[in-house]
Amino acid sequence: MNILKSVSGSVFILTLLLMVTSCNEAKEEIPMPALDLNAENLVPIPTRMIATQGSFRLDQFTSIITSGEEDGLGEVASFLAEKISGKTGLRLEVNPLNMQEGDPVILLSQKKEGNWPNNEAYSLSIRQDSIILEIPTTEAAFRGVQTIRQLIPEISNDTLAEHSIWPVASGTIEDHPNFGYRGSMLDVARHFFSVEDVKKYIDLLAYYKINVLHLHLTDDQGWRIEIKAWPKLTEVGGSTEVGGEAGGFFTQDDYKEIVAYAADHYMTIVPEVDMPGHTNAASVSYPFLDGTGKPLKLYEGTRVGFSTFDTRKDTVYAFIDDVVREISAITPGPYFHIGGDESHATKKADYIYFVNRVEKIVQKHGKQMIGWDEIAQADVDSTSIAQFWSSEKNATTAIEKGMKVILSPAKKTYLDMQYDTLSKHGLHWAAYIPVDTAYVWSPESYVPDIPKDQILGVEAPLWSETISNIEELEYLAFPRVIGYAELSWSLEENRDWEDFKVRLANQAPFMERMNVAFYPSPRIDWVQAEKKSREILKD
Ligand code: TNX
Repeated sequence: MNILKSVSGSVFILTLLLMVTSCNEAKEEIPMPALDLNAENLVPIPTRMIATQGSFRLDQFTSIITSGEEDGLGEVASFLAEKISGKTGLRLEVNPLNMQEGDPVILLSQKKEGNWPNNEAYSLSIRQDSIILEIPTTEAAFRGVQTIRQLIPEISNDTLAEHSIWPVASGTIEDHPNFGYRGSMLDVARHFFSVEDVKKYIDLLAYYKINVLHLHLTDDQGWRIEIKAWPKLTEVGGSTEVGGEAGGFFTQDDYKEIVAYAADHYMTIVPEVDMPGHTNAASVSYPFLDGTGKPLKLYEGTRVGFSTFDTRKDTVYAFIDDVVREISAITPGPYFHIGGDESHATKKADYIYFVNRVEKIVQKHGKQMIGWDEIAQADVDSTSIAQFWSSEKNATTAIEKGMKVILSPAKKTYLDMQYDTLSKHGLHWAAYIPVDTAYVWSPESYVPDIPKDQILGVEAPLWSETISNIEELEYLAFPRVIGYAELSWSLEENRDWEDFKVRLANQAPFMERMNVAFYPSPRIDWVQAEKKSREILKD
C-alpha cells in the first residue's frame, strides 16, 4: 500500500506534488490524517495519553534537534534517526545548521527540574509540525524514543520507497515505569549463543523498554566467559553443550562488546556465575573445586542438581574471588548474580556457609549480590536481592530480611516453558504457558504480603536446554516477552488482556521486519503489515 495510491481524491496528491517542488507554504497546507493516538498499538501501554485526532507530518524535511546538558542526548537522537531511516527510508538530520521555517521538528529537550516521578519518565507532545519529547535524563530520552518509533506506521519493505509522508498520531503522553528492573535472562550455558545473537535480542528488548539482560554464563554443561587467571574454564569447560555440540565462550573482549552494546541501549548486563551447584563444567576444568568426590567428566545432558563446589576449602574462595573480580571489572552495572539454585548435592549448612562467604566477595568487588530465591536461607544482607522463581517461602524470608525481590515465577515467566502440548521447543515441568497466561497475572500481588517497594521488578528467564539457535530462541521468547515488558513497565490499572491482545497482534509487522521467528499463537488475531498500513492511510 502506498500513500499516493490509497488516499482517494486528489488533494493529497496535489499537495504532495507541491511539496516536491519544495515550497514551504504548500507544506503547511498539507492536510494530515486525523489519527487516534488511543488506537495506536503502544507496548508497554503508557501511563496517560490524550488524543487530539490529528497527526505529525514525518517527512524528508523533518529534523531532530536536542537541547540539554547531559552527554549522550545527541547519540539518542542519532539512534532515533537511524531507526527512522531503517523503518521509512527517510534520512533525518540531527541538529542541522540550516532549517526552513515550517519544517517539521522532533525536539529532545532535557528538563532536569520538574516533577518527574522517576528518572525514566518522559512526556511527549505531538502536533502537526512538532514532536516534543521532554525528559529528565538521556535514559528517559531513550525510553521516549521507543514510543516515537512505535508510533511511526509500520509498512512492509517492498513499498517503502513509495512513501513520502508518515503520519504520527497527535496528542500528549505522560509516561514512566512502574518497576525500575525490567529484565529477561538468556542461558548461554546449556547452549551457547553468539555475540550477534545477543545483540539482536538486546535490539528487540530495548524496543519494549526492557532495561536488564541477565546472562546465565555458567552451568554444568558449559563455562562461557573467559577468566584470565583460570584459562581451562573455557578451554575445557567451554568445549561442550547440551546434545554434544561444540559449545563456545565469550572472550572478555566479546563480553565487553555486549556490555557496551547494552549500554548504548540503556540496558544493564547482569552476569551470573551459578554456584555452588550447577558447577560441573568448572570442576572438570579444575578438579580441586569439586565437592562431590565422584568421577568428573564433561556433561551434555539436562539433569540438574548433581554437582557442587567444595564449600569448605579456602582455595575454592580464592578461585571465586578471581572470577568475581575479573567479571566485575568489566561489568559497569551494579549487580553480580551468584546463582545459588538447586544445590541438591550441597549440604544445607555448607550451602549457607558458602552463600555467606560469597556475598562478602561480591561486595568486596563493589557489586550487589543477586541470587535465586534459595539464597534467602543464608544470613544475607538486606542489600542483596533474591530472584523468586519457585519458593514463596524463600521469597517471604527474603522480604523479612529486608531484601528486594525480582519476580520470575516459573509458572508465569519462564520463557522456556512450552506454549502448549504442540510447542516445537521448550519444557513443561512448571506449566504450559500460553500467551494469555503469561500476561494475565499481577507482579504486585502474585506472592501475598510482598510490599510493592520491595519488588525490584520482573524478569523473564529463557533457559536453553531445548533451543540452540536464534530462531528457536525467538520462538520461545516472542511474543511472550512483549507481555512481560508491559507487566513491568505499565501500571496495573492500565493493563488489560483484551486491550493488550490487539496491541500485541499489531507487533507482527515489526517482528516480521526484524526477522523475528515468533510463535504465531492462535490466541492472537495477528495483523499483517499491509492491512495495518491500509487502515492508517484510510483516515
Ligand atoms: C530450573 S530456575 C533451573 C534451571 C533450568 C530450568 C529449566 C532455576 C533457578 N533453575 O537450571 O534450566 O529450571 O526450566
